[in-house]
Amino acid sequence: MLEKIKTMYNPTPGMPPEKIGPTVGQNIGKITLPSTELRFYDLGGQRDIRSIWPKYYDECHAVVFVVDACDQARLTENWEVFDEVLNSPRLLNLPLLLLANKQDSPTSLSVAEIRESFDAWQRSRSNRDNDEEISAPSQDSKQDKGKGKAKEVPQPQEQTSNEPIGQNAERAVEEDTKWDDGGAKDERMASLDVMGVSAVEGTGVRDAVNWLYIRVQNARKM
Ligand SMILES: Nc1nc2c(ncn2[C@@H]2O[C@H](COP(=O)(O)OP(=O)(O)OP(=O)(O)O)[C@@H](O)[C@H]2O)c(=O)[nH]1
Ligand SMILES: [Mg+2]
Repeated sequence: MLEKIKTMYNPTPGMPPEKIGPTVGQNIGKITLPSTELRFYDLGGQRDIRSIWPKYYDECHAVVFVVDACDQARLTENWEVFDEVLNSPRLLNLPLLLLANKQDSPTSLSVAEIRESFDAWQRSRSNRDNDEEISAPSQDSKQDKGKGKAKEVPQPQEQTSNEPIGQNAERAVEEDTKWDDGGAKDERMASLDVMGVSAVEGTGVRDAVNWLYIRVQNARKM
């Protein structure tokens, strides 16, 4: 993807797709747009390499998460990783764009299907968490009750931040701890942008770069 961006925006083209191997560490790229320079840090997605991602969190101004929309077998793993990124406190206020790559392929999922896949994954995790809590309340959750402390584990996403407080006071206290961080996450989900691209053919790439350009500019003004 980054090599395609370089090819489309820079006088010197990026590497052609057939020459690109898996990214080990980082691949850097820079493009110049009116009154802005965008610097890209393409970080390898392999399991062992993901541990370097957080080292970049303090420095970046936006996050682009590229998913292989053809690789349905790895979507669950993909969503687990994406969810961590989505909920990283240091990234919480940054523009976040999800790109469904390989739209040129007949087997790729569309943007709508990718969105639905993530929603479905969230729903199933949410149901699983609820089931676990009902069948075996952990010592932690008992201790947390009433302390008003935000939990560090991901919380079910179905709560909306403006849901009225329930009649049951005990439940309300428990739920309150979830809303502390759940509200920000819900807002993030509601505003999550997903775009389809093809790093090989270049479709959607300009839209994605424009999105970044506008979002980074707007964030600067704030
Ligand atoms: N059809 C199609 N294949 C693509 C596209 N983008 C990448 N590929 C292929 O997918 C494979 C992986 O591509 P990479 O660009 O190395 O993927 P990556 O996400 O950067 O992988 P890491 O560097 O390991 O994180 C290669 O065989 C690419 O040729 C695309 O838009 N369409
Ligand atoms: Mg790569």
